[in-house]
Amino acid sequence: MTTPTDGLTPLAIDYLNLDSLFSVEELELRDRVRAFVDARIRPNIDAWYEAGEFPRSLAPELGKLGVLGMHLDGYGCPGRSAVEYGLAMLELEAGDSGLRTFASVQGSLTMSAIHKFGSVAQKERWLPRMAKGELIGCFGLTEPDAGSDPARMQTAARRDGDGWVLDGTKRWIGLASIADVAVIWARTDDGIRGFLVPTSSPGFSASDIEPKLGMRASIQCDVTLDDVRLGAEDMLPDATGLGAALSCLNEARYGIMWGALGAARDAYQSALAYSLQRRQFERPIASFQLTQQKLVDMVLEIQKGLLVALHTGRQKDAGALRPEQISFGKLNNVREAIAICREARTLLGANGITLDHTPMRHANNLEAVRTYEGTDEVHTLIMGRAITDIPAFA
Ligand code: TGC
Repeated sequence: MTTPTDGLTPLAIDYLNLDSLFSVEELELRDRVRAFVDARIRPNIDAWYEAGEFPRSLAPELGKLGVLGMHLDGYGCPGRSAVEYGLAMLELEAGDSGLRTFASVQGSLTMSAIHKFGSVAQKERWLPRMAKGELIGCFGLTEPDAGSDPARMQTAARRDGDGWVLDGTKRWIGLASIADVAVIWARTDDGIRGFLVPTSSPGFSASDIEPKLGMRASIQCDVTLDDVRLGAEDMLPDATGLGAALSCLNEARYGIMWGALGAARDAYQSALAYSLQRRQFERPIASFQLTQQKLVDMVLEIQKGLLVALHTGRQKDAGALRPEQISFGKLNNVREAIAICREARTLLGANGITLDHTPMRHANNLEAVRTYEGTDEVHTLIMGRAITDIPAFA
């Protein structure tokens, strides 16, 4: 598969010259991740997607690229800015949402939880090897009957001498069947707490959820915890209450607002390149007004979405970002990205139904992306509460 920018004009690639808003270091990082995606993901993604496979061997390659836990400091983590982290997520998701999901689950959810709430010993044990992709982590919050409302989780941890015993089930847990460690959120007599569960622990099991119609080059699992025994040292000492878990979601939601634009950009560029060479009625279909309107609408939303993501990232780097503001970008950018990918597919006609073209794969992936880390409805109501001061969740 060729890079979709081949032969496109500068305005077709970056209409408002938004590149001028990034530093040289940011653009270098972006180009390095883009080159990795071109070399390693584009030639293989169709086969992985069709096989429903995420190759574990990609993990150390992503570690070497420096995109695992990339916005965390110390403990072998790259310590890059929020904007650099966002740009990397955008480029990974231009390859496939499954690839970005791997980086999000590993870095934004699991490593973030350990980094924010773990003891020094826990950080030293897990983070350096997770940053290298040698060890894989997963984040167990969602349950079969507790999705948008995680406060209703049933998984419980009870005291057993100095240690703990965990029982419960989790669902839609990314990477669990290939993970070495799981961050498990459970209710205790002291409220919701987080635990680090080595997946080799007796009583821990994970099975892949399949078949899936989207996010196929990615792993999501059912997890069962059946009398899993942990030591006192396996609790995350500083994670008290559901807010701790939700604060990790902020990191992933932030990355998604950038990532979705990568899928949208790739779909748009594929459709543009196709419509310039595809001839009907003795003309390239790009010469038809209806085609140009579709392409222009895509450019408008991609560029606006990028401005939202960049402003949000600069706020995050300044330490001035509120969780409700992340909802703006997650809701808007994923919603627009799906619309762009679906519209791009229409320009590809019947050929767009095949895996030879990217837009429909991206659109199918984004169905999962719009659902996890807070559905459209949840983010709408978070914003609704922020502007009315009235919660409307129930
Ligand atoms: P409430 O129960 O009232 O609040 C609990 C505490 O949490 C605080 N809080 C936050 N803190 C930091 N960041 C946020 N975004 C926060 N949102 C809430 C809140 O202040 C409170 O703190 P405290 O000290 O007062 O106890 O909950 P709420 O009314 O604030 O929120 C309700 C709602 C619906 C917004 C929240 O429950 C929510 O965001 N629900 C959606 C959950 C969600 O996104 N689930 C998807 C999880 S994705 C996943 O598990 C893995 S997907 C990736 C993969 O593994 O593949």
